[in-house]
Amino acid sequence: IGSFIQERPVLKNPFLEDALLRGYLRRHLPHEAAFSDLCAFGERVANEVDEWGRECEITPPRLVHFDPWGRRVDHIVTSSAWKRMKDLSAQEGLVAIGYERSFGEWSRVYQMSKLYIFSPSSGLYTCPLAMTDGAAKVIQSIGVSWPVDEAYSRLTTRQPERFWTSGQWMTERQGGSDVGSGTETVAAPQADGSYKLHGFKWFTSATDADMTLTLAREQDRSGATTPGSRGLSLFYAEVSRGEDGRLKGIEVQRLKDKLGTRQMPTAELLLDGLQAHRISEEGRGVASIANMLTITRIHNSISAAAAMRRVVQLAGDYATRRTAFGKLLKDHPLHMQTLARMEVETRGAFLLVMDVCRLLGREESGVATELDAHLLRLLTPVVKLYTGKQAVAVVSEGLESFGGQGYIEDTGLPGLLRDAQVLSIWEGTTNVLSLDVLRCVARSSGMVLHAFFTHAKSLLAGASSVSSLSPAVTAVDAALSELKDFVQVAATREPGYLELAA
Ligand code: MFK
Ligand code: FAD
Repeated sequence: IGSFIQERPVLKNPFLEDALLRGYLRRHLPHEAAFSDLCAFGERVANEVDEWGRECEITPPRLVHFDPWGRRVDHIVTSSAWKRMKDLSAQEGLVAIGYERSFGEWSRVYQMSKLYIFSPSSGLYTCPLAMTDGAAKVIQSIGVSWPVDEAYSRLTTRQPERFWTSGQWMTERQGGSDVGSGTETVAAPQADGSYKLHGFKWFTSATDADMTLTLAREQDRSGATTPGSRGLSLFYAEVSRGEDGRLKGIEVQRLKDKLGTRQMPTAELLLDGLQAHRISEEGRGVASIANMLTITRIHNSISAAAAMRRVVQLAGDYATRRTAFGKLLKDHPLHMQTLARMEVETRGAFLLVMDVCRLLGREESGVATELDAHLLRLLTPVVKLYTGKQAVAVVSEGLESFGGQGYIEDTGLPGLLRDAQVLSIWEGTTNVLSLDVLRCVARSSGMVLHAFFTHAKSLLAGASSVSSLSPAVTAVDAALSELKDFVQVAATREPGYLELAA
């Protein structure tokens, strides 16, 4: 068979390898402490954590319904690497950083930079972290008091033995996008002020979580509920086991057999009297969980940009090791053009998502202007829907740049593509997020669009010497002058006018 063995692509420190990330941080967050932490973490990711991520992929979770003596246990068995990811996440402050706010308005940028270098090696542990961050955000926004104060401190701790992750149980069989109509789960009030939940959650990810936020319809004394979105409230529940070893109030129906995200358990859950506490006002469930959606959609966008960056880094490295037609791939202009196109997509995605993280940090630090707030609302669905699609295209192209090896399972490359495919589906599909854009345009009487074009104008002004941008400047000026009339008209109309106009 000959003696030739192809050198493999090597994962190097993803922080040191990423000139754009370092340049962005040097400009906005020039703190030695942040740089040295990111550098050390990047080293750990390349030399230690990436192996764990691989172990999560090849040792997927499994469900043990019964113990050897026939007792129902519903035990989700996960790999030791998956458990190590939980401890690492606490130690590295992957959620905590966003709440400690050591770097003020730049804390979210710092946190997301860490997640960005972690994500493709994390064995999808970024999924529970996204939901954990989202749950902490919801609790913070409604007030950190009983019954969720202990949970908040556990979600945001750096101590591995105290750290909790959260689920986000929204989707039911009838409605994942349309949870308002599709949610059948009911909440029966108890004498002590708590509730018992009865229903069936069709998709619940990282189901080994310690707690969850979920939606249900509160029953009145006669057992009746209010239909639609206005009947939904937000509930907090802990996932625990009784002395008999059984999950309290939950049965795990089965684990999903998925295209990707196989490292992580995604289960169907029967809620059979799960004890819960209502944490939103009655009927304000969707509006209250919207804070969680904002956070998880930003995490999703970070994962998308990170997947692109990882495949571009590996493809670039491989191009220095693989020879075809007498020269290295890096010396073939056509191959390099392909990599350059992937690089441009990746840079665009990175800058857009980091800008949204910047806005989130400003809002949370109380320094956001009205324009910032409008931009954050508008750009969150936009960046999620756009990067979700981009990731599939770029990662697919990236696989091709390894030739046949890109299709070979134990290179670890196919998993990147499988995991990218979900990014446009969960946390709101592309069309549902497009409608969310229209929703926020309508609710703000067009002000979010005005903010967007004002922001675009200021960005373009900073690059006024670039002559190829002058058509964009003209277009933005035209949009702003049209919007002026539009916003004035919309402000005088009934709510819903813009939805009809759109
Ligand atoms: C690796 C990293 C990845 C992350 C991990 C992912 C793990 C997987 C987890 C999941 O997939 S969890 C399930 C995620 N599910 C979704 O994202 C649901 C998608 N569907 C939507 O987003 C629908 O648009 C929505 C359910 C919100 C529609 O519900 P409604 O009730 O028909 O909406 P409506 O009546 O327009 O709005 C109700 C309220 O919510 C309004 O507030 P007000 O009553 O105060 O006016 C809206 O303004 C507010 N709202 C809705 N969307 C919002 C929002 N507020 C802020 N931001 C939003 N995006
Ligand atoms: P549907 O809502 O039935 O959508 C089907 C199609 O119709 C989509 O293309 C959608 O874009 C389109 N569509 C729907 N409404 C409109 C409209 N008004 N206009 C135009 N097009 C429309 N959910 C959770 O709650 N928690 C979890 O932890 C979780 N984990 C998941 C893990 C995985 C691996 C996957 C794949 C899903 C997970 N989900 C989870 C579910 C996920 O959030 C939903 O699948 C998603 O929101 C879509 O809902 P649906 O499946 O009901 O699709």
